[in-house]
Order: sequence, then C-alpha cells, then structure tokens
Amino acid sequence: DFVINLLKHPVFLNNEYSTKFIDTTPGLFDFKTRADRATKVLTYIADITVNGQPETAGRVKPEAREPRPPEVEHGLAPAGTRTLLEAEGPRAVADWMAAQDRLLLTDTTMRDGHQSLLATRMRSIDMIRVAPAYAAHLPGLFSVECWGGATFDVAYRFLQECPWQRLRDLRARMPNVMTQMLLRASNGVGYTNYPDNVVQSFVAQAAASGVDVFRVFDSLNWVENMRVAMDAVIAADKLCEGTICYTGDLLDPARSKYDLNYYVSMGKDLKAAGAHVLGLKDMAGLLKPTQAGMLVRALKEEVGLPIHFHTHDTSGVAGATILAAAEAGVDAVDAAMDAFSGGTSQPCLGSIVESLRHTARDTGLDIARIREISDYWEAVRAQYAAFEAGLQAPASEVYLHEMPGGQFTNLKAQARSMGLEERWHEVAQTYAEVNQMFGDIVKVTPSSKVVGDMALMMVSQGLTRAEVEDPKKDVAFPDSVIDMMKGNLGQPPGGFPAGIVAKVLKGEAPNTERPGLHLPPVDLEAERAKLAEQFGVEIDDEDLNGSLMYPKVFADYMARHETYGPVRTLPTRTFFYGMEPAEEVSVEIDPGKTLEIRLQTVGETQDDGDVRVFFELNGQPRTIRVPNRA
Ligand code: BTN
Ligand code: 3PY
Ligand code: ZN
Repeated sequence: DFVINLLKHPVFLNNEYSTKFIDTTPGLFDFKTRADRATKVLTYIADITVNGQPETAGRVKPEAREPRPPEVEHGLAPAGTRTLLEAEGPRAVADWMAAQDRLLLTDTTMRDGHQSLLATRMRSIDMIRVAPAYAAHLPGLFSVECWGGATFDVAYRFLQECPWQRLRDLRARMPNVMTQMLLRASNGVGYTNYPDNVVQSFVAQAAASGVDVFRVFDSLNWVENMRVAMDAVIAADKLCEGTICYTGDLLDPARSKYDLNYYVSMGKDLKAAGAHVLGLKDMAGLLKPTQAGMLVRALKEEVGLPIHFHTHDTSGVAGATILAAAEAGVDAVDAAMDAFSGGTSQPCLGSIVESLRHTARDTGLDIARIREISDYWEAVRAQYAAFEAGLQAPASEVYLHEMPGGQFTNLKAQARSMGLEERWHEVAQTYAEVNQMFGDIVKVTPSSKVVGDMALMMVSQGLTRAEVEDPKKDVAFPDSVIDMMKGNLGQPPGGFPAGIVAKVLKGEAPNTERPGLHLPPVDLEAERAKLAEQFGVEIDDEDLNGSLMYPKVFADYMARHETYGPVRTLPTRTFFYGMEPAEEVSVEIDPGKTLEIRLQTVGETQDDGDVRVFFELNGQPRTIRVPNRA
C-alpha cells in the first residue's frame, strides 16, 4: 500500500498557481477544456509509468521521505530588501548594503545550488512550496538566487515547464525578499551572443516577471560586451550587479595576466558602466583565503562599490575564503542552504551564520529557521538522487582544471556518455592544457563549454596539444571552438593567440569587435506572429522571449505541452518515475482545481503495441492508451 498524498499538505493547497495563457483561453482552442488537460496529465503519467523517463532510466526510484515545507503564518512577509528596492530604488539598496555592519547573505539553493549538484534538475513545485517560509522566516536575507544561468534552458528542455511561470510564482510568494538571477550579459541565458534588442527585450521581461537583482557577467570578462545588458537592467530600475569573473591565482607570478591590477581596473570599468554593486564571481572556487582578503580590500578601496562575493566549495576551503572576505569587509556573500551546500555548490549557509554569530559581522539570521528550511531541502534533494553526480570529497584538482562548479557535473556526465569516465583525470588535465592553448582565458558559461568541448574531443581522439597546434596536422575543431575563435563570444584580455586563431579559422580573419555590433535586430512582432501561426496559440511576451533565446527547445516544449499538458504540479517522484498500482496523488493543475489520481493497474501490451493504463480520476474510471516503447 504505497499511498502518497504529497500535495494535500495545507501549505500547498493554500498556494495559488499562476497559469499560462495558452492553458486558460479555451476560446482559442475549443478542445482545450479542463477535462482534456486532465487527460493530458494522465497520458504523461501513463507514458512514464509504462516507458520510464529517459532522464532517470536505470536509476533506482528513491524511497525518500516526503518533503514537508515548514508551517507558515499565511501571508507573513516582514519588510526586507525588496521592500526597500520597491520604495526607494536600486541606488538606495546599494547605499543600504554599504552601511550594514552585518554580512549579508544570498541563498543560492534554488539556482546555483541545484545547478551545481543536481545538473539543474530541481522542479518549480519544490521551490514554490517553500518560498512562503523564506518570506516569513528569513526576511533578513539579501536575496534569493532562483533564476537564470542554466535553469531557464533546463526548465523547458528537461522539466517540461515554463521558467517564467516559476519566476512569477516565486515572486508572488516572496514579496519582501529580492529575487536574483544570473545573466550571461549578451549571451542572455544561452550559449551564444544575441542581437542587442533580444537582450534588451529579455531583461525587460525578466524584470517585469519578477527579477530584482541581475548579476551580469561576461564569459571573457569583456566589459564592452556587458553594456547592453547592464544598461537594460538600469533602465528597468532593478539592481545591476556588474560582475568580475575571477580566475587563476592573483599571487601566482606565472599567471600575471590576472593580477590585482587587472581586477581593480575591471572593477572601475564596471562602476563607470553604471553597476550599483560589484559582483565578484569565483565560479570555479579558485579564490584562496589570503588572496580574497587582498582582493576585497583593494576593490573596496579603489572602486568603492559594495561587493557581493560568489564562490564554490569544490576545493573544500571556500568557507575559509568567505570568512577572509568578511574580515576584509565584503558586503554580501552567496551560500547554499546546508542540505544543498558543499562540493561543487556554495559553502554552507547555516555554518557561515554560526561562524559569525556574536562577532562584528553577525548576520542576524535565525539559525533555527535556517535548519527548518534546510530540513525541507534535504528531503527534496533525496527525490533527485538520480541526478547526483558530484564529488564524494573535496578536490584540490580544481586548482588544476579550473572548471566552474556548474560545469563540473555536466562535463563528467558528458565524459561518461562518451565512455571516458575512467579517464576523467586526463580530461581534467587536458581542460587545463586547452585553457593555455586558448591564451589563459576566463572559463565560465559559455567559454567554459568551449574549453570542455575541445578537451573531450582531444581525449576521445587521443590528440595532444602539440598535435592540435601543429599547422601541418589537420584537425576537425568542434563548432563551438570555431565560433569562439571567430570572435562570436567577444574578446579575452589580450585577444586569442594568433597561432590558434589561424589554425582554427584556416586563415580566415576573425571579428574582434563586439559581436552584437554585427547582429541585425530581430523584428519581435514578426517573430511573434510567426510563432502564433506555427503553434496555433497566442504567444505572450514571456513565450516570445523564451523562443528568442531557445527556438528549438521552446518549439519542442510547446509540442510536448500539447500532448502532456500542465505537468509542472505533479509530485517530483511521479514526474520522474510514474505511479505504482494503488498509488494515489493529488495534483492541483490550476488554483483550486485539483485532480485526485489513482493508478489502478497497467494492462498487457496489445497487438498494436499499445498499453492500457487504468486510472481513477476524481473517483471516475479513466483508461489511457500509450505505446509501449520499451
Ligand atoms: C480516455 O480518456 O480514457 C481515452 C484514452 C485517450 C488516449 C490518449 S489521447 C492522446 C494520448 N496519446 C496516446 O497514445 N493516448 C492518449
Ligand atoms: C552559468 O552561467 O550558468 C553559471 O553558473 C556560470 O558560473
Ligand atoms: Zn556559481
């Protein structure tokens, strides 16, 4: 008797879900009635039950406890940073930041935490259910990072849900604390440069749908290529965090390209470009404690903006780095809730709070509330065991390869799928060599993906750096490498080495100007009309911006949505593993519209290859046929 009533929890039922226009405008499509949407959701469950989810194939279904969000007084949301932003604007927030004695904290669990530990697979429902507890019990957080980076793509591509809807739902449940996103400047939340008007439109939409803090970075640290995105954030009256990506070791004489002067000068450029706050993004977790103290002091003195520091704990010493940065006067730092911290993720939020308690930088956050919320996250994380692919222990090897925490698990999975799992350390070594071959560049999405593609190619084909660089040897470079050498991601400090550019481009001249300068603007309304025609539905601004970022991924999402309907409120276990006979779940597909679903039995495969799956839907028998694709 495996009965779960996961979603009957009162906190959950009190929630109101936003609904997408395409789901709620029956006039557009006469067949899109509520009953039909229920059939679609049953079809999804039947399909996963019979055929499994490709994402979790071969993985054991976790027998984990139910995630139960903390009890919250309905609507409780004491004034927080968002209250200030709404009332007085981003400059006031930056001034307020600089005036605090306490160390301010951003919780990254809903973005970088799961991106770095679970290949970004956390579903909206698991975030939305706990958002009221953040609003009620942790109003002293600086921000909650919950959007951008890889989450946008993964929501559409793997989770079959709308990333904008996630944002609106979180925003509605946390009206007092600032939401934060990671924006790859002109690369938006994608892997390539977009036309300027696409970047502007995307930022305006993100602001309208609920982002308060935009951490804007460029994957080659090229400030010139960050202006369009930064200007759009400033125009939307949101907090613009112009960000330096940290790489190398500022005390290493062999890496003198990235020394203290380099970072100070970039910080000044970002201030001049209008940043309200200076982001210091150590995406691989390379900044060591002593260097952190030096860097923070220098940036505070010479740039003068409040500093928000981000790191990863891949090495195991990131906690020490954060304490050193705090000692040196950093204004805010990122951390992940305990259950989503450590390893390739951020350091442990609760332990930072405890470390600073009764000191000059006491965070003022309620540790008991942190533990309560982390306890929820622990149960959530267990549901995603299939996606755990991380480090079993801290790894000093990170100082060799310099892979970003968000890339590490992905590249490892890619290596495994290419049969290179046993040769992981060779991949790591090659990644470092590719970096040197490309001129020692900042490695962060998308430049990190280019380095990773090249490294995997070299290891799988047994190519050495010397062979790759040999003008006489013919090498078929990955598309992403050709694209970067053409200048389509912009320019690193000092440019790419002429030899490798010539080899990759076979003598063709690269573009060394800002890529956006050469990309014609997209006719947004023509694009909207084209999509409306293609999908036969009205395309709202969110859909339009989603499609502009990821045309193919968005189209596939829309096609699956047509078949499976609103699967985003299915319990995570059901979404990934389907149901078992006699199991029951409640699924609130719209505010107040709950489906009570019971799986009765799964029939035999018929001659035509279909399987009949027998359900009870709100007490009525329903049969769904799905093909047996096994
Ligand atoms: C019912 O509602 O009981 C009738 C079964 C409906 C079958 C649906 S229609 C679309 C989907 N694709 C399939 O292969 N089967 C289902
Ligand atoms: C992203 O761009 O997704 C990152 O997390 C970079 O660190
Ligand atoms: Zn990160």
